[in-house]
Amino acid sequence: MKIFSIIEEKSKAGKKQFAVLIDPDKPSDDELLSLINESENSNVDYFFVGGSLLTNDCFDRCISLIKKNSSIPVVLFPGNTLQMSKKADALLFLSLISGRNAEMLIGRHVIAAPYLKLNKLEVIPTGYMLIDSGKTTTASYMSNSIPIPADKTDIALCTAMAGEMLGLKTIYMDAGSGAESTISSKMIESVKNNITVPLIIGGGIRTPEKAKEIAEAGADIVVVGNILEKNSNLIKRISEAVHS
Ligand code: 1GP
Repeated sequence: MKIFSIIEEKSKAGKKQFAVLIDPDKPSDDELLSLINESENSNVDYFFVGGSLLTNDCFDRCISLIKKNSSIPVVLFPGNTLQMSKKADALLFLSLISGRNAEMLIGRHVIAAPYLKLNKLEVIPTGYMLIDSGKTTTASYMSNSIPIPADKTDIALCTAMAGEMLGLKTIYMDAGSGAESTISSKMIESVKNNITVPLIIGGGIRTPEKAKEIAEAGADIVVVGNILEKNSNLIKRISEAVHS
């Protein structure tokens, strides 16, 4: 079954999903294996793999290690066109609709398209929206784009609506990895009430309580990365909070 069909089916049924974000740069092989084992035992729905900037050559090895040790689907969350692999199950084809940088809206996609077609990777067209979190994140700096102000719910809402009208299949609102504050429940609720495609939320989620709050506000998929790198024991608690 295609990954997007699973996401869509679960979202329509109101089943909350939990994605563990792995930045291939960060964990050692041992840390990665413990993250994988913990995820396998914690009902994790997806691994998202990618980062805004990779400084090591670990991308391929990271995906191979996950595929060898886990049956959880691997969904690429690419920061750039170097982060593509046919070993993955699907790829979030991110168009940065919160920004006005043409390269991130369509330019990189033109470069990636032939590779994706040749390798028959499942592509999930995703409206990617950066939301301001109080400090410049790697994602907003590297994408050369201004995030949507945290209190401008109307801008977020209209951007997400336009993304859906353009045919994008999911909306991913992200405060950025390691964000000081998460996206507000008010903004999540407002967007969720006005779109029909699955809503993915991430950035700065560090506790089971916060993950639950984000899911209750309307996230169909809650994404957590940073905090799990050194605290893989949190995976089970956050997973239970999201799925409850
Ligand atoms: C960032 O949404 C993800 O792109 C996850 O953020 O690493 O802060 O959990 P964290």
